[in-house]
Amino acid sequence: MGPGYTAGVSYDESEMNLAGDLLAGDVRALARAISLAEDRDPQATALVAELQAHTGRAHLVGVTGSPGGGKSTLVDALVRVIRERGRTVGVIAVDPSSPFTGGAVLGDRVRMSRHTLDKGVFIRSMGARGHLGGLAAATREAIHLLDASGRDVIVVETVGVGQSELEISSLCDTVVLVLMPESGDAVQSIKAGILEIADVYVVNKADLSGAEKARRLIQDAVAMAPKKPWQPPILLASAVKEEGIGPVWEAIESHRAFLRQSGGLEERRRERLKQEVIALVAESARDDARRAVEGDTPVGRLLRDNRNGRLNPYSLAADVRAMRPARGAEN
Ligand SMILES: Nc1nc2c(ncn2[C@@H]2O[C@H](COP(=O)(O)OP(=O)(O)O)[C@@H](O)[C@H]2O)c(=O)[nH]1
Ligand SMILES: [Mg+2]
Repeated sequence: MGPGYTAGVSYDESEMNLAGDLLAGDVRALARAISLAEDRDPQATALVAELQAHTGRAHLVGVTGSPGGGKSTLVDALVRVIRERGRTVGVIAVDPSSPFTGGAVLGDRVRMSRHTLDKGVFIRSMGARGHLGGLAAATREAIHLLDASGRDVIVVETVGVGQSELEISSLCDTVVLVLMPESGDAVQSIKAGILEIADVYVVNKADLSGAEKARRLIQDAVAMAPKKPWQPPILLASAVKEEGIGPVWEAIESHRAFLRQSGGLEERRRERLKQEVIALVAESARDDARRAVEGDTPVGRLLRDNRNGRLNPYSLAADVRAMRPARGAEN
């Protein structure tokens, strides 16, 4: 990343070795860096920019689906399988509905606690601290940080409903959709168009009745869609009983192999890069705009002094755009 982006941001004395420690795989440095990202500290952004050359190795796996479908439980079971295959893993559980609570959504931490002694597993929950855009940016940075720290696999768990800024298909190489055995969940997903983004379907809670029926519903819906070079498998699993988890991981790996062979991996990454550039520009524009309307600027003063509320937002926006504040400048 060019110096233009990081201008005005320097590391604190205490952050001097963060990049080096993180690259060496130090877990505390990783945790610290992700906290900075969550705080939307400019140092995290500068760090991620600096570490870009060390990213791009990890397999990014998104796990999405309705709340309560068993995503966290499935991820927990997958982590065990991934470790059995000798690979390291980082997990980010994104829950926009939960306010930030100091590093973890409690349920996730408790459930995944059996991995706490394993240095090959890093688990972090992230909640919405400010606006969704901040969470989306923090999630992207956390993925890059885990990648740079040398994790082989990065799993991102998100709730799959209408959070365009957290669009999992634009964050990950492989998207796993977790469905419940009630046919209502499958029907909802078909209607919402969520089925199309999945590379692997998992009908979870197959220990309950209705799983086979849900599988057929999805199969029929997939059969109606235009044929694609990758036929997404539809698997039954029970995350709590840890049944059918091995095949889920194998399907995820097959998809990755398919992407590599077909050139799809490059294509997804190119698309991801595009989306990320748009997001970065949009985020800095939003920060600049906020500084302009809240700071000691002509527009800011006009907004504060205005008594009758009759100002034109369009002309004010044009004024803000014309200001072009210097990158990294304080207000
Ligand atoms: N019967 C059954 N329950 C499950 C299974 N997987 C998860 N659950 C339960 O479903 C609930 C929600 O699970 P959770 O992993 O938190 O779902 P998430 O909201 O999608 O992350 C919990 O009570 C789990 O114990 C499963 O395979 N079978
Ligand atoms: Mg969960």
